[in-house]
Amino acid sequence: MNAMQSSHADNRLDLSGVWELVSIDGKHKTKAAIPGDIHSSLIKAKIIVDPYVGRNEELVQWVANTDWLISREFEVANADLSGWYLELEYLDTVADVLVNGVTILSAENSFRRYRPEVSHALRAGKNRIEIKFHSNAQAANAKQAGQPFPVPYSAGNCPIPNVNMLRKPQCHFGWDWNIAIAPFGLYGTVELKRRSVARIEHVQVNQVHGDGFVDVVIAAHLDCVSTGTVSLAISLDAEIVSRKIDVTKGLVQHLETIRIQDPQLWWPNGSGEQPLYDLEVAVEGFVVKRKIGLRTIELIAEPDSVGRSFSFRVNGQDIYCRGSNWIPADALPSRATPELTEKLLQAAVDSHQNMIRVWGGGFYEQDFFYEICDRLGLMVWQDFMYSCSLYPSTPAFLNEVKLEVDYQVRRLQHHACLALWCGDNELIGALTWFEESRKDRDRYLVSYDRLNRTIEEGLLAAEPCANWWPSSPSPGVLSFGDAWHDDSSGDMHFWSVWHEGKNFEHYRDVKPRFCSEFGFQSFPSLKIARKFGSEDDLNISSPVMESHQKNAGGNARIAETMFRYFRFPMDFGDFVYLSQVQQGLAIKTAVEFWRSLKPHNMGALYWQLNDTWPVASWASLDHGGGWKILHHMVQQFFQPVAVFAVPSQDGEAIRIVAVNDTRHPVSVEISLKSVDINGNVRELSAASGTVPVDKSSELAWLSSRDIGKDALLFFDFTASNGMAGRGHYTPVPYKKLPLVAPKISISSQRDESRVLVTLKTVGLALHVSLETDEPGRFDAGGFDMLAGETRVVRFIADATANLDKVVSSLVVRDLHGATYGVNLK
Ligand code: BMA
Repeated sequence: MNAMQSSHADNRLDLSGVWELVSIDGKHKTKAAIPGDIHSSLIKAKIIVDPYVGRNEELVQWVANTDWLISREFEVANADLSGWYLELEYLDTVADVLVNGVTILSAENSFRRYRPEVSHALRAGKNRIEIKFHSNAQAANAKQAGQPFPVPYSAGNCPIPNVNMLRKPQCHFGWDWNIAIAPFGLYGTVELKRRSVARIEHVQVNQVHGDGFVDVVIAAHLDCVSTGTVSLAISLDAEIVSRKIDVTKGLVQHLETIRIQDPQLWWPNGSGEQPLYDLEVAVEGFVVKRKIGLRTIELIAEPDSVGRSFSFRVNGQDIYCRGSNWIPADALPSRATPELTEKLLQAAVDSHQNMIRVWGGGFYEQDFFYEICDRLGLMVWQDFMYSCSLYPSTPAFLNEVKLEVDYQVRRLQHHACLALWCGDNELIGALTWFEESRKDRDRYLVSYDRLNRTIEEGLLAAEPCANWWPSSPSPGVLSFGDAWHDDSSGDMHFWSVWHEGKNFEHYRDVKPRFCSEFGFQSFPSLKIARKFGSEDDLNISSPVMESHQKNAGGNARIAETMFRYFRFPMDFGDFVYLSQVQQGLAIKTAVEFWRSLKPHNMGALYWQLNDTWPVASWASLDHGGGWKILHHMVQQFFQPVAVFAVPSQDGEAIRIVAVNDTRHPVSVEISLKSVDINGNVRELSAASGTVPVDKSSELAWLSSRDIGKDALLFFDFTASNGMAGRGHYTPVPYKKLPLVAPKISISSQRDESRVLVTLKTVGLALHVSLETDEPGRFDAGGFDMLAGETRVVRFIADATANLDKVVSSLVVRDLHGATYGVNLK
C-alpha cells in the first residue's frame, strides 16, 4: 500500500502500510512498514546491518538513542468530520502522535490501547499523521532521575539501564537470553474510526455451568458520546438476539445471557477436544468476533499437611500441567508473525504440553496468540508484565498500571485458554537483589505491595472471578518467603542446578507443589550457529559465540557440567550436540521425578520454550522453531501416559513409576532389561498394572546391582490407550561407561515431499540425533537404539527446504561418536 492509499469505509480508515521514516536529526530518511518495528525497517533499507549476525548488536546501539519520526498522508472525504478517533495498539513506547501538526496523544505505555479523539485536528481532503518516537533509552534515564528515591533495575539482565521506568517489554533492554537493542515502533492496529453515538469498548464473557447447560453471560461495554438509542445484535452458536438500547453519555454496560444446552466442553490438550462457539457482537457498524470455549478452570491453592497446594481443576477434573515458559516469539516485533507464533505453539502441543506461561518480562501477547492457544488446548498462565526489578509506586506510575491492567484483563478474559493471572515475575526475590532494598526492606516492600495491590484490585474489578496469584514464584498470598528453595507451598522457581551449579541429581532433592521455572542451557543447533557466525567463529570461546551468550558464565557452566557427566566432545559440532543432550537430561531428570510425585506435585513448566534470536539459552526450540534435542525428549517425558525409572537418593534402588494424565485409567505393560556396552541384552523382569488418573503408580522396583557392570537399565512400555515409550537409566555417569562404537549405517529415500532416513545399528547407540542444514526438523531425536535395531526417521520440511540438500548435508551423531574421538581418527 502506498502512502496515499488506505482502506476506507465510511466509518473507518486503516492507516497501516508504508510510512515515511526519518531520524529527527535529519541524517536518515527511508520508508517504514507499519505495523512493525523501526529496526526492521532500517535493516530493510540497509541503514543498519542485521543485529543478529556476528557482533552486529554493538553496531546498532545508536538507533535506540535517537529520536525518530514516522508519518503518512491520508484522505478524509467526508465533509462532516465529527466523531473520528484514532485507535492505536502496541505503540512502543514514549511517543507523541500529531494530526496536521496538532498533538492528539502523548503516550508512554505500550501495553495500553489508545483511542484519542481526532476530529478537532482533521480536515476534509488531505491530512498528515506523524508519530514522534522519543528515545526510550533516554526517556527511561530521565524518569529514573525524577523518582523520589532510587528504583533499581536488573543490571545483570539489562545492559541498557532503567527499563523498569517504562511500560514496555522488560526484555527489550536486554535479558540473560536476549539481544539488547531496545526495539520500538507500532506493532498493532493503527486505524481511524468514527462513531455517531456509541462504540464497543470491550466484550466480556462469563460462563455459568449448570446441569446439562451453560449460561453464557455476554457483557457489551459501550462508550457513548451522547444520549441516544443504539441497535445491538448478539449471535452465539445458532442463537441471535437483537436489541434497541437507550444509552447515556459515558460508559454503558449491556448484559445478555444466552443458554447453550448440551454444551461441548473445552479441554486442555491431552485431556479432550477444544470445541469453540462463535460469538459476534455488533453495535452501530462495529463488530467484535470471538470464539468461546466452554469450561471452568479453578486454581486450587489450599493449606495442607505440607504447606499449600497448587493445581488447576478443569471442568471438575484435576489436571497435571505439562508446559513451558514463553518469551516473545522474536526480539524484533516485525518478525514475531502469527505464522511463527503458531509454529512455536504447535511445537508445544506436539510435545504434549497443555500449559504455556506468558512470562512477565515480555508482552501481553497479541490476540492471535490466545486464539491459537484456545484452538490448540494450551492453558495460559498469564503474568502481568513486571519482571526481576523494583518498580516505582508513584501515583503517575500506578495510574498507568491501573489503566493497563483494566484494558488487558477485559481484552483477554473471554479466552478459554486463560487459566491464571499472576502479578509479576520474581519481584519478591528482587527485594533481596539490590543494596537499596536490602538496606531499607520496609520502604521497598511497601512500595511493592502498592504495585501488587493495584494489579490485584484492577484485575478483580475487571474480572471478579479471575484466578489470581500474586507473584511467580510465591508461596501464597501475603507470603514473602523464598520460593526458590522452599518447596512446600505454591509455585516454585527451582534454579539451584543451573544458577547454583548443583548436580542434576539435586532436582530429586526438592518436591515442588508446582514448578513454574527450572532450566538448563544448551547451544543453538549448528545450522543456526552457522547463520550468525563464520566457520572461524564456531568455537565456544570465540568473541562471536560469547556475544551470543547473555548469561554471565553460561558457556563455562555448560562446559563444566560436561566434565561431570561425559567424556569431553571432540569438535564444535559434537560440543553443540552434547550440550543439547546434557540439557535434555537435566530437564528430564527433574520432570520425571516431579511427575512421579503426582498429586503432591501438579505441574512442571520448564524454562523456556523458545528463543528471541539465535543464542545459547535454556530454550528447547531453536530460534525460528527448529527442535533441539531437549524438545524431542520433552515429547517423550511429557507423554500423558509415561513410565520413569526413579532412583532412590543413594542410588541403590530404582522404582519404576507410571503416570497417567488422561481422564481414564489405563493399564500399562513394562519390560525391563539390562543392556551392556557391547549391546548384550539380559531380560530382568516384566511388570504391569492399572494406572489411575489421580496419582502415580509404582509398578516395579529393582536394586541397581541387578543392572550389572558396564550396563544400563532399559525399559519399554505400552499402555492400553496406545501410548508407548522407551527409557534408559545409567547408574554411573556416562563418562565411566567404556562405550563401544555402534556402527550406524544410514540410507535415505526421498520423494516429492519427504525424506525418510533409515538407520541401522550393529551395537548399542545412545542419544542418536540427526542434523541437516536445511530448515525443518526430524520426527525423532535423542533416541536410543539397541544392537541390531533399525529405525526410520522422517524429515518434516519447512516450505523453504531443499530436499536434496537435506540428504547431502545429513549428519548422524550419537554419544559414542561425539565423545570417543572418532573425528580424530
Ligand atoms: C528466570 C526467569 C528469567 C530468566 C531465567 C534464566 O528466573 O524469570 O528472568 O531469564 O530465570 O535466568
